[in-house]
Amino acid sequence: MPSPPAGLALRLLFQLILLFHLQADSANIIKYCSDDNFTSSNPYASNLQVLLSNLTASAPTSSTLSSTFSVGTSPATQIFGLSQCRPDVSTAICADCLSDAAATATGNSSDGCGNHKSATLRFDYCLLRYSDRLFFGIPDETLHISVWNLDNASNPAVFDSQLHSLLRDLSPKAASAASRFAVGMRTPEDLDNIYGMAWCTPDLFTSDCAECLYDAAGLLDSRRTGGLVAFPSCLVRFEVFLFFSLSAIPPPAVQPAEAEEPTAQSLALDNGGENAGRKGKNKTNKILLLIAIFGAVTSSTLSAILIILLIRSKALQRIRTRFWINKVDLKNSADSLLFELSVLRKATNNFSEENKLGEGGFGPVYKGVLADGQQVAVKRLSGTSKQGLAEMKNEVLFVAKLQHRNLVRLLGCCLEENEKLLVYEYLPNTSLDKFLFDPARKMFLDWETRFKIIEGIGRGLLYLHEDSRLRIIHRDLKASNILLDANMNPKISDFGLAKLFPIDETQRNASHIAGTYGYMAPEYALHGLFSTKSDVFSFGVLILEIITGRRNSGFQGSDHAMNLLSYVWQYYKKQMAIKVVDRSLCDKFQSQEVLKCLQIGLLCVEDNQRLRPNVASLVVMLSSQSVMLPALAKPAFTGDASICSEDFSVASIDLDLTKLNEKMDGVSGKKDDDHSSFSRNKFKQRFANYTSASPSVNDLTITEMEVR
Ligand code: ACK
Repeated sequence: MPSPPAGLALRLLFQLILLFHLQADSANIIKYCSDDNFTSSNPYASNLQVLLSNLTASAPTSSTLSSTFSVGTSPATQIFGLSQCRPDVSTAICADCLSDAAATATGNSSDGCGNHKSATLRFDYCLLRYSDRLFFGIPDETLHISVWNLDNASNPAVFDSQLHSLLRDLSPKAASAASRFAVGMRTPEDLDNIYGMAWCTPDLFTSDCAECLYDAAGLLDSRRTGGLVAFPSCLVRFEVFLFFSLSAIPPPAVQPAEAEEPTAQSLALDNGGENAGRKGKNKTNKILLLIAIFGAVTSSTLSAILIILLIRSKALQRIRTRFWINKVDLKNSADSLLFELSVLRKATNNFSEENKLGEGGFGPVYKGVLADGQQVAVKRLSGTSKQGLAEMKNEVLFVAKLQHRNLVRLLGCCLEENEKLLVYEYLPNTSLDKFLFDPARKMFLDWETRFKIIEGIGRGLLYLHEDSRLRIIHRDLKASNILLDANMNPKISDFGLAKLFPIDETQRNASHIAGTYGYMAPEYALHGLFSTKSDVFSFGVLILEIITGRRNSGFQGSDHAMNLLSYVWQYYKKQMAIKVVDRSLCDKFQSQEVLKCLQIGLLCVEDNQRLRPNVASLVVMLSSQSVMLPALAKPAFTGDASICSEDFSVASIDLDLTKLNEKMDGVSGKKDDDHSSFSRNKFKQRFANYTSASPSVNDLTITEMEVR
């Protein structure tokens, strides 16, 4: 080991050599142009110029060397773009690379895309993408390029295992880094050092980035001494020489001296400068070989170079499982469902504020990463439960066995030192309301995604109501209880909490008023009666929210509509229902499908619960093209709805609060006692929430279950 000053000098020298490589080596490694063109007189052409100048100017000065922009407002002229530089290059190299990419993209050479509406150009040090379609956040593995060194590794078995151990370390690091980039090295005994890089585009969610990197790593030829696999969305590369700048590695914190297998990054910090100096100089021929291959590849006249269509085949899955840690299947043994408190403390950084995802009805939720890299969400339940460990274990086992792709999976629990913790799979895109009601993020919800979400919720609900071992009534279905996975698949959350935690007296009272204003069926809001049909009502409100992009609670609409249901109903009656569709969809949807969903949503919120379809019929209606939908009668809370009640002598509910109050004065105190869950004040309070613009409260989520 050289003394520190010598090591530093060697490292600086190597960075200089590397800088030279970085400037010299800026081959175009991937190019894709769409089929459709724009004409030079089209506003699209001028929008593209504005977009490119923004993209090339802003990425070099941003902290992650990346930027995203969109220009234009109408669907015909709108254009979306992304630029990104490799985080180990300088600002100047970044700026050069992006202006080359922009000039090449719009140029008419065989390397460029001319007047094509969409282009993806990946250079060695930067990436430029633009399209008339919104692609942010959508992982693109539709094409890839593989390049490899012709030399075979001298000890393929050891090399292969070291390489994949390195990439296994790098992928989660890159996926969770703001720059979506990680580099590192391995120093196998008697073999060349192995240097690796994992890099995703910045728009990808963590899990999409990790998945893209897994797929790319699975396609590498690990018998060779160097190679690269690039998709539009990510890239992995390895070499037996240092091909990235050491500046990409942050300074070491504490050396993990006793660690069994140091992480990729710590190894790079230990040995990077010295070994790089030893191995690097005689490897220039290899990089030239790669450049030569890139050159051969880029001269192709095909619109996409060396395209290998990536089919997500079983073979790929096999490769993935070979290279990556198998997830532990926790459901099979009761013991494995119990997590140690120390493990969860470590995973959540001792339940730190930074790890806090938010506050749910039962207490705070924290993000955690287990020792094997698995991401989890840990719900920390407030209050004390008298429930014993054995009972709790049984309950968790019971609920953990309820598995469906549209339900959030419970992985286990922990009951130690007065802590009550539930551990769930982590859903990277968090909840639907974070997208649906946010003007910027709702752009991620095109109609196909919204429809997929509606269908998925329907299937999850069907499982709860009819297909699982328990009949489960959720009672608090709402946008914030729908979590989204990396592919925007919906998962219903909080469906088993009541079963897991039989509540004490105070909470039992709370359970009777559980639910969220705006999603509650009238018979539940008025009489505390819940059934599968009250869940159907909440599903209907959700469907209408998904289509319109508006909240029911806190609704602020035009035309004197008092809530979302009356707003949609007014337009529906005038046969103008299409007007309520979320304007951010920019008319990019199939009207028939949207109208069908609107009608289904309105059916679900029928005032009379007998007229609401059950979930099984709803799932059929949603998936079928030709099914005849029943005619609509009277949605609840639309002003012209009448609520028939034997218990309350209220013939019709007018949503004017003064009248409501008057009517409530006619309700006898005895009725309140009979319906212990609903006091008169609560009744008034609830209707106040339907009519006033108060925001939704993230109330307790209580689920009722009965064994079939
Ligand atoms: O809407 P959010 O971002 O998503 O904020 C809430 C918060 O915790 C309190 O419920 C988030 N959350 C709950 N469960 C999970 C999970 N399994 N994965 C990711 N985020 C979750 C929820």
